[in-house]
Amino acid sequence: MTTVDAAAANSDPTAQVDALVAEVVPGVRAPTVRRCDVVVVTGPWLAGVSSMVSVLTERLPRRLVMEAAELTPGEVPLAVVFVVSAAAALTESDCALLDAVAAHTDVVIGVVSKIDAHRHWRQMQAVARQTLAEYAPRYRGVPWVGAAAAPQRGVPHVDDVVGELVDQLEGGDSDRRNRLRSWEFQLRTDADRVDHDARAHGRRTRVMQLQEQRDEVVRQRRMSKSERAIALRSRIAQARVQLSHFARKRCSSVRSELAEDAAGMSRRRFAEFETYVHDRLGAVVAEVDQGVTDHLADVAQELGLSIDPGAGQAAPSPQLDIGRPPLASRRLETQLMAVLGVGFGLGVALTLSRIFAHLAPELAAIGVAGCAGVGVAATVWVVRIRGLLRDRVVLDRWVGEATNGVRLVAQERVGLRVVAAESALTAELAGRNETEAARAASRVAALDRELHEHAAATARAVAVRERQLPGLRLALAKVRAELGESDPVGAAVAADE
Ligand SMILES: Nc1nc2c(ncn2[C@@H]2O[C@H](COP(=O)(O)OP(=O)(O)O)[C@@H](O)[C@H]2O)c(=O)[nH]1
Ligand SMILES: [Mg+2]
Repeated sequence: MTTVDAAAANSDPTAQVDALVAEVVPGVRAPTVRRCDVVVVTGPWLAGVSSMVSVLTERLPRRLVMEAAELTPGEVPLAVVFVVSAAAALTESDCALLDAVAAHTDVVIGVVSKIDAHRHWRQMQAVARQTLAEYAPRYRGVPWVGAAAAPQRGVPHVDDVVGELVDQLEGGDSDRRNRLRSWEFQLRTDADRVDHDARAHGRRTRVMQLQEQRDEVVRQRRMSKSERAIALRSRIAQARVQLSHFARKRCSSVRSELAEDAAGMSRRRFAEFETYVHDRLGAVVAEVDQGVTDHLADVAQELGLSIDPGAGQAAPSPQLDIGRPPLASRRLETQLMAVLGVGFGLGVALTLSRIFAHLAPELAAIGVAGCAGVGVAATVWVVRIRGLLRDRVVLDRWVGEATNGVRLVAQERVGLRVVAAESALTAELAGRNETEAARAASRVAALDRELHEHAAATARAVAVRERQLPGLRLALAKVRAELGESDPVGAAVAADE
């Protein structure tokens, strides 16, 4: 520092205060506000602020007087005139208003206005003084005066305000006090911020939220995986039971229908019946196949999967080989039947001829011929009926065997298709599980990243606090001591140092 600078510093109270703080804690951030040569008037709504501004402007032509709102951000006044009405008691929110305007200004003058209209203004002033002092210790020394800037009658009375302002601004060490106050505010704000950052209340809530989200993602993932596997297993088992029951039922109902048909079949329609049986059994197999397709599609949909419901049907329907009814191979039996039939016919013919011989001997020749004819007819009839009945039995047996075969085929088909569907669904489920696992993992990773960032930020903030807070507190204690205020926290820190 040159001699000229040193001299300037000695004479400039602001520089003196800055040097004082720098001496206690070098490198601490100085207040950046711009001190304007302005007196600011503030106060609650309708307290008489505007009236006070206009009167003071007249009475103090060498000073700029304005309302707080007219200052631009970053500008701070030389002095603050706090106007409260004698008509209303001072409230805490009014005090907060003053606090905002006078954060960097130590020169504060309390004014109770409208004293011309309120005779008990002194009581209101005492109350205002007490309320403000209780609001913050710094306001304990604020001088209070009464004024009437716009009285209903007579001339304005603001002499005490003007006198107090002149005293404070010209007589005292207002520049020094204002700078100290500015420092006090700045140091307090910085200390609070550094401490607040390190305590990180907001961050702690967020970290808790993140941890809860993370746990939830992991839990959901585990649950949905096992739940889906269990659901798939049980639905497939159900499908297997239901579908083979369906196949069995279809076959047995077709079998009883066909048996009924066979029982009333005439020999002429045998060939037709054979084709009919083929068609019916083919239709049953197709029906069962369709049932399986539909059922498996339902299962897939229920599980939220999308296998091709026709999967497994791609295998062509099995060729039904139910053979033909063994109607032809009956030579021996026919021979036997012919012999028996002939015997029976002969018996009938002989019996009839005996009867006719007794009844009308003269018609013996015709009787013999007739009896022979009846005997032959009886023989033919017996042989035919016996043949038809036997064929029906054969047909019925054939139908039974054919439906049995078809039942086995249908059941086997159900089994194969369910197995195929199960493996397709399981594969798809595994794929889906994998996709979900990947998604969950990336979500968890993102949460972990954020958690890590928070942890790092908290650690940084704690380090900043450890580095900066003692110095800030020390400087604050010094500034407060200069302002004549006690500072328990700062004093303790200062004692420790
Ligand atoms: N009787 C009386 N009325 C006043 C006085 N000062 C202001 N008023 C009245 O109080 C009301 C509000 O005044 P104003 O200066 O606009 O207050 P502001 O809202 O705080 O700016 C107006 O009706 C003024 O006439 C005063 O000293 N005596
Ligand atoms: Mg106004």
